[in-house]
Amino acid sequence: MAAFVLLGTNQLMAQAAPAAADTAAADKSAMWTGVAYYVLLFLVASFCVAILGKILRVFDLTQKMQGKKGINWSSVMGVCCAIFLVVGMYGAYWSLTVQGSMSLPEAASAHGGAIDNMFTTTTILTLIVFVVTQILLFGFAFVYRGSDKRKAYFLPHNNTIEKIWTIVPAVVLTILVVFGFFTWQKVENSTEQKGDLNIDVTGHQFAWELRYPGADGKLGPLNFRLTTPANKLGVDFKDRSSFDDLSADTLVLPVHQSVRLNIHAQDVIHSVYMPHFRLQQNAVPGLPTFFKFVPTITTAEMKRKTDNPNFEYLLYCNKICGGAHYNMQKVVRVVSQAEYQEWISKQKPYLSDQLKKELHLADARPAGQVKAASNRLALNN
Ligand SMILES: [Cu+2]
Repeated sequence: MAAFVLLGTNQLMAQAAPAAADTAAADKSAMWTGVAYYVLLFLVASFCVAILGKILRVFDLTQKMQGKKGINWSSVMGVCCAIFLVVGMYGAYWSLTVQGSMSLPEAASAHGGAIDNMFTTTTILTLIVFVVTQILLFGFAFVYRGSDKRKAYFLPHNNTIEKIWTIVPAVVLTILVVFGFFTWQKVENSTEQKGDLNIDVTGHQFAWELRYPGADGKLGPLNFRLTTPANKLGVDFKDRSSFDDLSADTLVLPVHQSVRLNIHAQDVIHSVYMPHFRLQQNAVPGLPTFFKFVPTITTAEMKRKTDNPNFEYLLYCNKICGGAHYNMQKVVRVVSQAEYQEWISKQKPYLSDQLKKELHLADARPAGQVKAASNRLALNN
């Protein structure tokens, strides 16, 4: 099983490598060396355990032949359980403190607090259950380990105990689920409202494309059949709201502004993941999805808060979508309204010169303006 998993992972890595023949061959031999190494390591470990078992067995038998008691396996198992409890609890504590402190900084979106509350509540509740049940489980195995001095009490069935351990978890889980359901409903409500800033986020292997609305505040519609090298997203220019759309390289968001992401995918399923904003939404080919949120902390503020001058928010892909999935990310920058206005005024139109040629557009002004201009000409004549 281990060899199988390793083989799979290695092959996945090999896919991402450049296609040059010699590199591929070298990768392949490296992959097999890797697999052989782990298979061998596994066999050696199994062999050592088997030898140790045999030695103990021989020792046990010689003790018995000499009329001695032999190894008390019940005590060995009991002590192993006690050691496991102490080491395991320390491991859990270490993980919680050391790795727990590597978790994300303060939520940078209006809804983020609600998600964090839910996460903290669930963690505290499960932590209590975890500590109590582990102590009971391994503690009992140690304290009441097999002994000649006492006899185990036979308890075939007890309705009261059954009721307690069915009803208590059911009630706690129901509370958690209902609490989660309402939070989810609030967070996932992405109905469009006046004043929302709609931004197109399109995933493809292996990058995100961004499109901002122009002065009209509206994004032109998409149609995948219209996709060409110059019209990467398949924007439909029959609709006049498409003409002033802008393409951008960085996801710049004005702080305290309601942002509505229009999420698309062009090949396989990707997933828009912005952990600092506690936001994740799948990007599904043929099915536009949306996520509405309000960023509350600017990048500059977060740099101060995290004491990290290089801090940047990031947009990741959270669906394993192929060989270069790991590198599918974009910088997200939260700025003041004034900074946003300045930035957006510098963005290039989606309708590039190349695309204008392709669409045989002599004049790329919105249809209305072109018409007005020709009308004026007609009047002058
Ligand atoms: Cu992806």
